[in-house]
Amino acid sequence: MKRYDGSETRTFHLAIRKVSLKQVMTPAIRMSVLPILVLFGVLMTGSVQGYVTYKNRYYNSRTYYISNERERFSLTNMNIRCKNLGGYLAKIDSKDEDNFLSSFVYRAGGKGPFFTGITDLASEGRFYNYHDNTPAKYLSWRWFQPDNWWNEDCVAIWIHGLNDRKCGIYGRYICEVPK
Ligand SMILES: [Ca+2]
Ligand SMILES: [Ca+2]
Repeated sequence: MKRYDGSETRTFHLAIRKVSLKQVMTPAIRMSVLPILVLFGVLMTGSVQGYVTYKNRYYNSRTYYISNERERFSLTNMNIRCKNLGGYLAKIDSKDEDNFLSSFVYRAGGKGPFFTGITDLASEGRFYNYHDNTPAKYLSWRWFQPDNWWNEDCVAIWIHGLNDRKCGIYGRYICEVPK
């Protein structure tokens, strides 16, 4: 009696595979799959893992990245992460940039706060950009902010304006890359 060694089954599966591939990948389908793959590739090159990315052509062609995960915020650590992307923790230099960033964080969705690189850590009430120590140019504070409530020294984008928050709380951060 012939012992079954499974070879027949393997051949059978291979044959099915060949036929089904041939049937599925007709030239017509290949022609329609290719553009989809190309399009997907283009979209993927525009995103960076871990961030919501937005290129703002209207504001000096800068690219902004909002981190996806809420983490304990640290000016030093998050600025290093931004440096690795080729930039720094976001500055806000004008009303235009402020409007843009506010709408960007809403579009990014999810929970904040959304930290910038603006801080008064070195001297209470004197707000400056962490990465280059220049004075903060444009500060659209929310009503009754900044209040330095229990010693808040890091600035986050909030609904209808900026708010000073405690530096070590959980939040997301915005990187700005000048390209
Ligand atoms: Ca403060
Ligand atoms: Ca505050």
